[in-house]
Order: sequence, then C-alpha cells, then structure tokens
Amino acid sequence: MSGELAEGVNSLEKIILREPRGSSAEVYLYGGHVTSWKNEHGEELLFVSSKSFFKPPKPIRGGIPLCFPQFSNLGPLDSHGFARNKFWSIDIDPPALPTTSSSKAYVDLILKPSEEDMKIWPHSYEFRLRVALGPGGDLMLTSRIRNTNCDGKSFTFTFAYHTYFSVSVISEVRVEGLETLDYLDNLQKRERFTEQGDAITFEGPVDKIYLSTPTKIAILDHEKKRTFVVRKDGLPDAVVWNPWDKKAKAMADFGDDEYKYMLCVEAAAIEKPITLKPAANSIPRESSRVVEDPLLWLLYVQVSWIFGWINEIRRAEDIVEQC
Ligand code: TA6
Repeated sequence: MSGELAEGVNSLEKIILREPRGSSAEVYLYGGHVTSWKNEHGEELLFVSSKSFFKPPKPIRGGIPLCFPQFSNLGPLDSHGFARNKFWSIDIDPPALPTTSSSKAYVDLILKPSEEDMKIWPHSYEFRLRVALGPGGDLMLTSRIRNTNCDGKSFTFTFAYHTYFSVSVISEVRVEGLETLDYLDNLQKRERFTEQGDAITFEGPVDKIYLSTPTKIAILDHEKKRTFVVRKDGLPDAVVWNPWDKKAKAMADFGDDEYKYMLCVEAAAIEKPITLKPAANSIPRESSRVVEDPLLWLLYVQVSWIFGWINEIRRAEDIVEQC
C-alpha cells in the first residue's frame, strides 16, 4: 500500500492516495468506499451528498458504493447487499494482481464474513478490492471475489459499482453508448423497454438497468467541457440513475436539489447473476479517467473475468488446505 491512513468524517478511517501529477483519491475502510477522486487541478470528480450520514450501519451516500452480493432489492438482503456497510481491513499480503496498470498509488482492502455475517448470507468468501490511481489520474477499482466455501457449495451474486459522478448541472449532461438498447425500468416495475436512438438526456427521474451494453459509455458534461468515458467488458449491464426532485426530498441523506449535480452510471452484473464454484475467483475491474478534452478521452473500465482451470486447480489446492 502506498496510501496514507487518515481520520475521516465521524473519525471513520480513510486512506488517501496521491499521484505525483496531482490527482488524488480517498477510500473509507467503512464500506471499502471510495468517496473522493480529484484531477490534477484538485477538482472533485465524484459526488458525495452533503447530507450523507457517515454513520454505520448506514451506507455512505455518494462516491462509489459496492453493491454485493445483491443489487438493489433483487433478493432477500438489504438494498444493494452488505459490502457497503461493513468494515473492511487493509490487505497487507494480497496475492499478485493481473493488471496492466503501472500505478504506484494504490491500496488493497479485504472483506471476509464473520460468524454473524454467515447467518445472513451463509457463504464463505474473500472480497479483495484494489483502489489505484493511474499515471494519467485514472481511477482503477479491481475486485477479486473468491468462493472459500469448504462444503463444496457454489454461491451466486449480483454486483455493481454504484458510481456517483459529479456533474455541472444534470440538464447539461448526456450519456452516449446506450442508444437502442433494451433496459429494465425500475420506475415501471422493471418492465422491459428499448431505448430510443439518440444520446440520453435528463428531464426527469431515471432508474434504468441497461442490458448487455457496449464496452464504452460516455458521460458528456457540456458545461464543464468534461467527459467521463466508461469502458467495460465482462460486467455486461449498466445502471443509470438520477432520483430527481421528489425522490431527492424523500431521501434523508440527500439534499433536496442535489439531484442536479450528480448522475449514477454503474457498471453491473444484474440480468445474469454470477455463480462462483468453490475455489473459483472472479475479478471485476473498473477504471475511470476524466478527460477535459472530449477528443482525447479514453477512459476505460476493465471488467474481466478470469475463470481459468489453472486458477481453479491452484485455488482448489489452497482451499483444501484451508478447509
Ligand atoms: O442503482 C439505482 C438504485 O438501485 C435506485 O433504485 C435507487 O434506489 C438507488 O439505487 C439508491 O439506492 P440506495 O439503497 O443507496 O438508497
């Protein structure tokens, strides 16, 4: 780890990552939750509500909540699962990470279930999260979820990086890359529709799960002449959410007009839940870059699954040892 441990809101511990050219990021051990990502000019790129509680067991409102092992209310657990309201630890000896990044500014966190947790979700797992800042200031999140069940049982989960991007004003924003795709509308009992052919703009509440999206999605903020480009493969779905005014007023940890300054675009695996056999390992990765000049933008979210017999055989040996 190359970050600096610091005291955050309500004395919750956080790690501050700094990249030599000036970009920075902050991650709370509570929830393994990224709450800040700044470019080399020190400008904040993620939205965190001024009303967020920062008080366990409430999740932090904003930044990048991790939705695991359940997205939204798609299951018996609390909304978006429990990973976002657990205390993670710093992973002092993480296994080597297959990565293409030459990042030096990173931290490894780990979450494992307690006996109590196993009563809620009866599975043994290791959830490792690496948060890294790349040389160009891009933010990379690499999760490694491993099934460490000793009883031979597989487990199934849905997953999302519930990223809250900070925008100038929502009416100035458009999303490209989701045109003509099918989506499940959470505002209409998850009925399935097909998106129109133009870039998506925002004139009201939106809560859509886009299915099997392309690997690249762009969020263009014309006012700030800033573009976030999300590229992903492997985490097939993407959620787009803005609560707008009514829902904003109904949320105690969200300011009444804060909906104007945020947009959630979430790399996710929802339609086809992921099943991990014992010893299997999945590695959903996310990497983001902000480009002030739309022409240069290359921001990519790498999500790759490494399901490999080699991994399984190697992992199987590990597990036998552990069980
Ligand atoms: O990702 C969109 C969504 O599932 C919305 O339906 C909305 O509920 C949002 O997440 C926030 O959920 P939360 O549990 O954090 O209040």
